[in-house]
Amino acid sequence: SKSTLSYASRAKTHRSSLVKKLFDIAEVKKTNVAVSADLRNTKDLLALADAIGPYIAVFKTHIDLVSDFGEATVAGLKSLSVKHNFLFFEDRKFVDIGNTVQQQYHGGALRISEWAHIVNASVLAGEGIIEALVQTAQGSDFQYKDERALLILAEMTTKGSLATGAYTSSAVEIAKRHQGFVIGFVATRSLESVRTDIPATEDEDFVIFTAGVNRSSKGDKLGQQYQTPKSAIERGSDFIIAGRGIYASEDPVASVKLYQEEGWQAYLARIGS
Ligand code: 5IU
Repeated sequence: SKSTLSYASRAKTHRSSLVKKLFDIAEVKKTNVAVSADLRNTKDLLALADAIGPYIAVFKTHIDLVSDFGEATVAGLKSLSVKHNFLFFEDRKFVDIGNTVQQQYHGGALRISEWAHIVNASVLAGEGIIEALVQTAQGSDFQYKDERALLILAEMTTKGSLATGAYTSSAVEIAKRHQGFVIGFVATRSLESVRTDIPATEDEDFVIFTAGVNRSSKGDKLGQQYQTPKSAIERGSDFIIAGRGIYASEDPVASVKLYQEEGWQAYLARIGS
């Protein structure tokens, strides 16, 4: 795998212009933190993005949690992503039939394709869901070509997750067939095996995002399981996703800086510099 190479060197050879941008952001800002901003109104969401924007590479949303979602949400988020240089990842976890996910992605109440650089999908319904999303994102009337990407859910962090073994291997196989729009995975516990499945050929360089990252907690009462930023990066993760560990802490700015520092040091150690 390419996990021992720097973001800068991977940016040089990567086929996806969005991944190049993502790696550039990581290098320029010295951060591999993706904050999971699971907030419930536009004001709080924008305030968090503005406060921690300088320290993150990616701002991950569950936009359907935002009770007053509208034009002001989208406009506010877009201007903050320019101001602070980060990308949006809408954690929508598409899982339906192709015809439905195309409409959930493009248009609808949330207009996800208009603002989310990265989205994710489960392959529970089979490869067709990925083909459907590729078709929309590469359609001739799609305005954001080359600025949009998809992560496949290879694993989940929750206790008893069924996304393991053959399911995870199939997710990797499907991703290999759709490189370009598919840029990588959300993966967690057996990152090593996901990495092993991915040959380090010149044109294959998947990006791995890891949820369930928290510096001070082992989990929650609903089955969430955490590891530290250091452990995730050591195991091959490229971007660490942290939610409550940052936004629910007493001082989110102080907190995000700790995640940034720990994640970046672990990355430097991994690439041997
Ligand atoms: N998330 C997970 N685990 C997963 C996937 C996504 O926790 O396997 I895929 C999301 C859910 C939540 C965030 O939005 O990442 C984690 O939030 P906390 O850091 O607050 O647990």
